[in-house]
Amino acid sequence: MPRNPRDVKEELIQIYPKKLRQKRSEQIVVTEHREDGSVPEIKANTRSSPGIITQRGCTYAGCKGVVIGPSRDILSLVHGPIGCSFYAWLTRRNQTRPDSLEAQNFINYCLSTDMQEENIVFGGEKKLKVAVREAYHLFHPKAIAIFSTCPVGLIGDDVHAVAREMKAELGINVFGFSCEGYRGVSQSAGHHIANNGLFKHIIGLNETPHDEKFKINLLGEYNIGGDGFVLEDILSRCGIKQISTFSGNSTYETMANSHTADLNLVMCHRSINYVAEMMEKRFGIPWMKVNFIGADSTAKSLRRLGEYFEDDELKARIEEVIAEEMAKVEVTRSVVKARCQGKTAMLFVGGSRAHHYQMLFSDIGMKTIVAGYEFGHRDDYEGRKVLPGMKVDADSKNIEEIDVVPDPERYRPRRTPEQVARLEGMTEMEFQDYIGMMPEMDDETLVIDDISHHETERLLEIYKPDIFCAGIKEKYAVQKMGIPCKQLHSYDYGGPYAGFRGAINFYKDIDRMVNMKIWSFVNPPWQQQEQLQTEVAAD
Ligand code: CFM
Repeated sequence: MPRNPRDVKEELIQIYPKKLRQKRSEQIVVTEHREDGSVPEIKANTRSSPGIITQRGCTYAGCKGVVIGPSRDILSLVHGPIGCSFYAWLTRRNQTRPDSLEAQNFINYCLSTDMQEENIVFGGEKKLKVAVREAYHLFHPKAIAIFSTCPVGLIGDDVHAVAREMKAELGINVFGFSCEGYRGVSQSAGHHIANNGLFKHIIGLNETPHDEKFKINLLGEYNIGGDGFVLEDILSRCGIKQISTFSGNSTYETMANSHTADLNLVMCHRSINYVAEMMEKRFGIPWMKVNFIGADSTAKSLRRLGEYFEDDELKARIEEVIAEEMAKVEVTRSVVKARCQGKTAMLFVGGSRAHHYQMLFSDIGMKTIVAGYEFGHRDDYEGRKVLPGMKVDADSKNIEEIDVVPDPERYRPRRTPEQVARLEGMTEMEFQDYIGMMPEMDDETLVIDDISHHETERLLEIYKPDIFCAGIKEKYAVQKMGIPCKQLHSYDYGGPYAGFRGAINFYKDIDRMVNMKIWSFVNPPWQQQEQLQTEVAAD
């Protein structure tokens, strides 16, 4: 019998002390679609409570690891102790493909100032300058990005002043990020800080013109497991010029040149919506939310692109690509769907995938029974329409909001007001909008923000889903309970999962996992213990 989600919610939080129980009860909601089109309010993007095990990462992770790191020829230099610098290296599966063997690619390097106690006491700026010079002489990059870890903010090193000095001395672009781990409540703050840096120090610096008819940027696509490669292939077959990607498989120059595009497509709203907004204000480039996760979603997103450019030849080419790819998708989908139909999934990832991957599961007849983000904001759950009513708390105020005005020479609206009105009249063609996770979920489904490990274990015991999707920190704890865990951050060793080809890969991988007999043989030690105790008691 399916349990009433309200009872499950009570059961998850009953162990907590009163204050925490109250807080968690606002962060766990049961979905419903109300008559006025709204969904219930969820508390999100607030501090994790001490004592609970959260899935979240830090602000430095969001800035360096997520947004800037995937770009291959910006030299990333971590100012901090060597432990933080472990994450300066490829801990995320963002792939890149330099044009030649000689082309600059620093993704495999890990550069750190390796702060010691002495630097904490007397300051680390001198050491940072030495490190920037050394990095420059070793690699001759076009740009060096400096990332601050927690101690840097605590001792007050001014990375921005150092960056300015080094920029003048070396004649290359050097910029710093105040992305200390504690700067925000999660990695989400790091995304915002990185977006601000991209906008202030890179975007708009390269004026190379392009004569192609359909020019776009793809924002919030980080080429995990090669997703970005699949999308580049689809877009180029449709005849669309991708000026830049933020930031999977990207270079400094492509991002500097991104203001020459005529449309920004936003894949991951959470991590990059700030750049999309700022580019619209300064350069007049509209942005549109897309989703290339799931075969049907990919087709829908491509068609919207055709509508935006209002070009019949483009639309015809898009239809050809969709038809060709869908034929292949259907072959696998029908087989896998027959084997997976009716099975259940839970998704707890980041600030975007816990929504997008629900489409891939529904493609093969699987149902998402509980989902949540690690660090999404209310708009990622409820849709951007709630933004005007959202309170800005002290933690968010901590992060700079750049005041953007139209560029006196380069602001150029890409569509006339009439065109925008016509497009917005079409279904699902809104600009500057994201509908969020909850409106696309069934009623009476549990949505949980910043899930704790205790809640994870209880949910698994209560619902026994066929698959649980999360990250490496959760994976083996979940699997010891006899439930397969798919990593939706790194894709385990698999992928790509984006676009049509990616969907086929995903269907096959999920089929293998949920239909594998081995899970029914897992008998964890504590269950054996219980069994033993019962047997002893019976004697
Ligand atoms: Fe965006 Fe991402 Fe995600 Fe994200 Fe991330 Fe990631 Fe993620 Mo891991 S940018 S919010 S900070 S889609 S690294 S590629 S998988 S938590 S859901």
